[in-house]
Amino acid sequence: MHSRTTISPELREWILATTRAGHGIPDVLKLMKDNGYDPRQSRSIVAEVLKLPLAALHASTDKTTPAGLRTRHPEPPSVTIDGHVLDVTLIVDTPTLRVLDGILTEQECTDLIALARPRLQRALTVDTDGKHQVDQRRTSEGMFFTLNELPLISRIEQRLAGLLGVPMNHGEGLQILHYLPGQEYEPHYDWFDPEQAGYGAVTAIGGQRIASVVMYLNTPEQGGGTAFPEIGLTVTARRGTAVYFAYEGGDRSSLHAGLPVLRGEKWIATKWLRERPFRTQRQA
Ligand SMILES: O=C(O)CCC(=O)C(=O)O
Repeated sequence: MHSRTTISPELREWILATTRAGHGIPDVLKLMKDNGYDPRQSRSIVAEVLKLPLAALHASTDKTTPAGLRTRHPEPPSVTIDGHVLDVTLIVDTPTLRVLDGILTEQECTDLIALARPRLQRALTVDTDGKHQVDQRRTSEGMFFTLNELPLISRIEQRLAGLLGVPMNHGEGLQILHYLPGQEYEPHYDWFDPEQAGYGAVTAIGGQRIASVVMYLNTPEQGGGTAFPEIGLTVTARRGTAVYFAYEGGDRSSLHAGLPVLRGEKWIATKWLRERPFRTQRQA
C-alpha cells in the first residue's frame, strides 16, 4: 500500500519558493538528491507539493525518432534567441512539456490576428485515410500561413527553430485558430497513428510529427486553456505565452484538448514540427 510521505513545512515552502523563482522541477529534484533525498521519494514529495500527477515527474527517457532527430527542450529559467528573451515557467518530463512566457510580443500577437482574420475558414482534421474533413471534435475556424510567407512569419519561425534546434523547413506552415464561446478541440494526439490506413499518406512528406508549439495570441476572458488529461494539467491561455510539447515515438501522455471558451474568444498560433523537411502546404 502506498503510504503518504510527511513533508515538513520548511521543505514544502522551499519547493514552492524554488519553482516560483523560475527553477524547473529537474533542478529541484537534483538539489534534493544532493541533499540526500531518495529520488523516488523526492518525486512523490514534489508532485504532492506542486499538485502534479506523479506520472508528470518520471525521469525523462531520451526519445529519438528513427530519423535521429529530436527537439531541444528549452531549460529554465529563460532562453535568449536573437535578442528575444523568453521565460521557461513550467517544465514537465512526461510528456516533455514546457510553458514558455513571452514567446511572442504583444505586437506580434496583434499582427498575427489581424493578418489571419480575413482568411479564416472552418478548421479541419485529418481522417483515418489521410483526408482533410470537417469534424465535430474541432469547432473552431482557422487558416495557415505558408512557410516564410511574410517577414513576421519568418521571424517567428526562425525563433522557434533556434529555440528547439529543429531546422525551419521541418515545420508545417503556422496555423492560426479562432475559437468563440462554446468552441473547443476535443482530446486528440498531434502525431499520426501508424496503425491508421492514411498514415503513409500523411507522413510521405516530412515523416512523423515530433513536437507542437501552441502559442496564445490573446487571453480569453474565461476558459480556453489547453488540457493534458493524462497528467491532469491545464495550461492557461495567456497572450504571448506558449505550451511546447514533444512526443517523439508517439507519446500517449501528449493527449491534449483545447478546452471550451466560456467567455470572450481565443486565438492561437500552432506550429507542428516534423522529423524531416516538410515541403508541402497541405496541412492537418
Ligand atoms: O486550442 C488549444 O489549446 C489546443 C489546440 C490543439 O490542440 C491543436 O491545434 O492541435
